[in-house]
Amino acid sequence: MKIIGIVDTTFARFDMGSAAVDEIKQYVSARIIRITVPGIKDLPVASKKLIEEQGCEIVMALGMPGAAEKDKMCAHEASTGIIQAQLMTNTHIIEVFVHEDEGKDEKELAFLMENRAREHSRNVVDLLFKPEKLVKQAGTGQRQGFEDVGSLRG
Ligand code: RDL
Ligand code: RDL
Repeated sequence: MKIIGIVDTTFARFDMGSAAVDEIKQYVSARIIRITVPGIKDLPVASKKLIEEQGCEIVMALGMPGAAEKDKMCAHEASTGIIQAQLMTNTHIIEVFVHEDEGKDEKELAFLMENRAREHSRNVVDLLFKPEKLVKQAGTGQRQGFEDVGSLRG
């Protein structure tokens, strides 16, 4: 059975990990290993450990960068680390970040955090089980969370 890793953070203000687990379970039977770390800068090594020590074939790294300038810097550093962990392990780590200032209020932020987690979960399922489904969506302007923007007309 394929193993999917889920890492999320205690810093985030919505339980994105649970949304991801719930979504994946609706589509496939895979073994899911979930861990939670304090914040986004802890996601790269946690993801790498899930791959190297627990045999995960793909990992989702979910987190919420705060709204302050230092948080955006932190998010950039975390992203760089996540990319490095992917290259070191030759394994996808799907980064699911929702910046705290992406939502206009708490309700919209919660909506976005849940929806982006769920939509990227479907990407994870497709990458692992049905990569040809993503090829069919090439160039279609997919977005995770809010509305898709669509292909260019012209
Ligand atoms: O390794 C412990 C912490 O440094 C780590 O958990 C950081 O990711 C925590 N953190 C910050 O220090 C920060 O300035 C976070 C943010 N901002 C942030 O915006 N989002 C986080 N963590 O998830
Ligand atoms: O690993 C999953 C995603 O994090 C990854 O696919 C990102 O490249 C998605 N993405 C963003 O998160 C973003 O803020 C993209 C953009 N912006 C962008 O401008 N163009 C993209 N992806 O192709």
